[in-house]
Amino acid sequence: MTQPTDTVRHIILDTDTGIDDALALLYLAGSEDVEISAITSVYGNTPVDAAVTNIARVLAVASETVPGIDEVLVARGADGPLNGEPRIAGHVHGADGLGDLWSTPITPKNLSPLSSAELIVELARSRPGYYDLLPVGPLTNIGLALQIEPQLLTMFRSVVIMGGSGPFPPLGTVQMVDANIHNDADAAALVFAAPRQRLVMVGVNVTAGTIVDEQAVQALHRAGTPWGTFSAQILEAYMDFYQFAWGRRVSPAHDGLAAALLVHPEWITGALEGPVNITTDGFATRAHLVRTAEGLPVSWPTDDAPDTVVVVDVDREAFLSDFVRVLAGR
Ligand SMILES: [Ca+2]
Repeated sequence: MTQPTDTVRHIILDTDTGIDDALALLYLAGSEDVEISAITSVYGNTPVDAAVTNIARVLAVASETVPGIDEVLVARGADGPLNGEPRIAGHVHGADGLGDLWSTPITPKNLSPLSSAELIVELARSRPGYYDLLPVGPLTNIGLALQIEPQLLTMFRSVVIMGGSGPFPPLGTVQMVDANIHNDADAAALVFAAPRQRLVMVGVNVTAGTIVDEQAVQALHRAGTPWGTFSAQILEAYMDFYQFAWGRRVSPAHDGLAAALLVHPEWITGALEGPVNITTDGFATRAHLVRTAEGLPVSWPTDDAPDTVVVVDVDREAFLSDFVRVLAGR
C-alpha cells in the first residue's frame, strides 16, 4: 500500500461537468503532483450524458498540453437523485453544461463499462489508502457506492467535497444555495454519516467569496493558448449568469477551489471540525456544521455523525493566482 506521505495525489473526480467543474478538471490536469486516476460523471449542472460529453471535451483541450490525458478512465453515473426528479442547472451552465459554445459531438476515449458508483467502489477496494475522492457534483454516485460498500470512505486517503454551507451563518446573512447538497440531500446524508479517514467540506461559505474576475478572464484570453482561450470562453458564459446575481461580471470558483484545496491543503487557513447535519428551511436543503457562526451549539438536538473538516477560510490570493496561471496553459 502506498504510504499517505506520497506527494502525488491520485484523484478520482466525481463531476456534474458544468463550467466550474470543467475549470477544476483542467486545473488538476495542469497541476504538479496530481494524477487524475478516473473521472466519474453525474447529473446536476447538466444531464449526465452532457457531463460525459463535457469531460471528453475538456480532456481533448487538456491533451494539447498534457499528451495522453484523454486516455483517463471515464464512467457514466446517476441521471437523477436517489429519490425524486433531477434539477438541472441549464440556466447557469447552458443547455449543454458548457455555455452552448460547441456543436460537434465528442465521446471519451476510455469509457468504463462500469457505472460511476461501481467504478468508485472497485478502485477504492483495489488500493485502500491510495486514492483521493473529489466529488464536485450532487453526491448521488457516492451514496450509491456507499450502498455497495459501507466502508467506502475509509478506503480513501481523503475525501474533499465541494458542497455544504459551513457553520450556520452570522445573523442576517443570506447564503447562496448549494446545489450539490440541495440536489440530493438523501445521498448527502449518507455521506456525512459514513465512517471515513478524512472528509473535508469546501462549502459555499468559502467558494462563493472566491471570485474569478474580469481581469482574470482577460489574462486567460491574452495567454493565447488553447487552455487559456477555452477557459476564458466558458468563464464568459458563466459570467453571463452571475452578473445578475452580483451586478458585475464575476464568477465564483466553486469546484476549482475544492480541487485546489485537495492538492494544496496549506491554503486552508481556517477550519472547524465536528458533525455535519442536513437541514432544510422549507426552500433549500443544506449541509451545515451544527454550530452557529460564533461556534455555539444550535438550538435543537443534532444527529450524531463522525467529524467533518469544515473549511471556513482560505488563502484566496494564493489559490487565484495559481488557478489563473495553470488555466492559462503553456
Ligand atoms: Ca460541479
